[in-house]
Amino acid sequence: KKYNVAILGATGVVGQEFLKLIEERNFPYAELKLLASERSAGKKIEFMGKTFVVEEAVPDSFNDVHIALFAGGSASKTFAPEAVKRGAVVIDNSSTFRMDPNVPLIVPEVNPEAIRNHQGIIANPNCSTIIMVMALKPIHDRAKIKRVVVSTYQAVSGAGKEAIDELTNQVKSIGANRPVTAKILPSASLEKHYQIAFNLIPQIDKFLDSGYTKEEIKMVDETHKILNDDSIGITATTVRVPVYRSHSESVNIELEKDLSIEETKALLAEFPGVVVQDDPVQMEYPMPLFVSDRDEVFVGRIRKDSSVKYGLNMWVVGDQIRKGAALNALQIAEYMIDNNLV
Ligand code: 11C
Repeated sequence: KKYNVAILGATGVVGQEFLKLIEERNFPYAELKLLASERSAGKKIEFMGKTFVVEEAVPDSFNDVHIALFAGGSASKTFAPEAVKRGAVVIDNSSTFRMDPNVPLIVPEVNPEAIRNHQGIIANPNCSTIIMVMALKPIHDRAKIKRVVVSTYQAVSGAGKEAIDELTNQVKSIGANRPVTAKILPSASLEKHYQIAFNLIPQIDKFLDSGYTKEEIKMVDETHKILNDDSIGITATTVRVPVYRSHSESVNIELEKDLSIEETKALLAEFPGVVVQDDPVQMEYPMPLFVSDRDEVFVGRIRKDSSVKYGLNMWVVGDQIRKGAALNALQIAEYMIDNNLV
């Protein structure tokens, strides 16, 4: 069986990755509709030997669509209910519906069973959350995690195409001794911007009154929902780094029970979608440059944290455009197809 698929936000970084993965995974589509805002409407995209013209998204764009893949952003709020009304299943990469109790928040390797409760919309978690929970899940199931302290090193592509261009242009300017301009990071919508080239910015998204950023709170709330366990203490510091692609995370965990390093490695290695890359003798550990364009989440630097009774440290790296966004969403769609849920 084949499905009519629409991609909302087809011209952005995640939208383009959807196309790449649909081809790579031989996703069973019948009709494919590429949708975007008015600004991108009319653009031509070559895909699998055909020319597609990007259409402006309107509510009726979702007539006869079985699966609607939403790349993210504010358009989701308007169009998700419209698509559902017209009978589509929406897999939404924006943060709009993630914490809605009627919307499953899914990482297929971690909590696929929750998909069955959907009412038309299924939310794709934030990229940093997806990458972290892939490494937490097998450990939590075996030794129950009490507390997580995570610091992220997030690539500029998480903030979209303009942020990628900004890093390139800044590096070029510095190389040519020209003045550096910053207009996008930490976030285009904010009033102040900082250079990312040869710098780090400890702010991703807006600040909340608590002093945390929204990105940091997403990692806390979404992890609780996906692991279906609010008892885990989680605290996050999220940082933008001058890397093009793939987010890295330093994850410190406190457990209820002892778990040896060997067992931790075995649990992670057996977990689908995780690769253990950890050999200090050979200087083997995950790095964003080499994890980019890979489907799996890579874990290394696994070691005991002896400052607490049962503690572990690990270094987790994942391509946040793939597993952190487009791939995870497509895996949700594939799971639904395989289980007759579409
Ligand atoms: C970043 N994690 O790297 C963000 C982008 O809630 O889907 C994704 C925001 C989200 O900037």
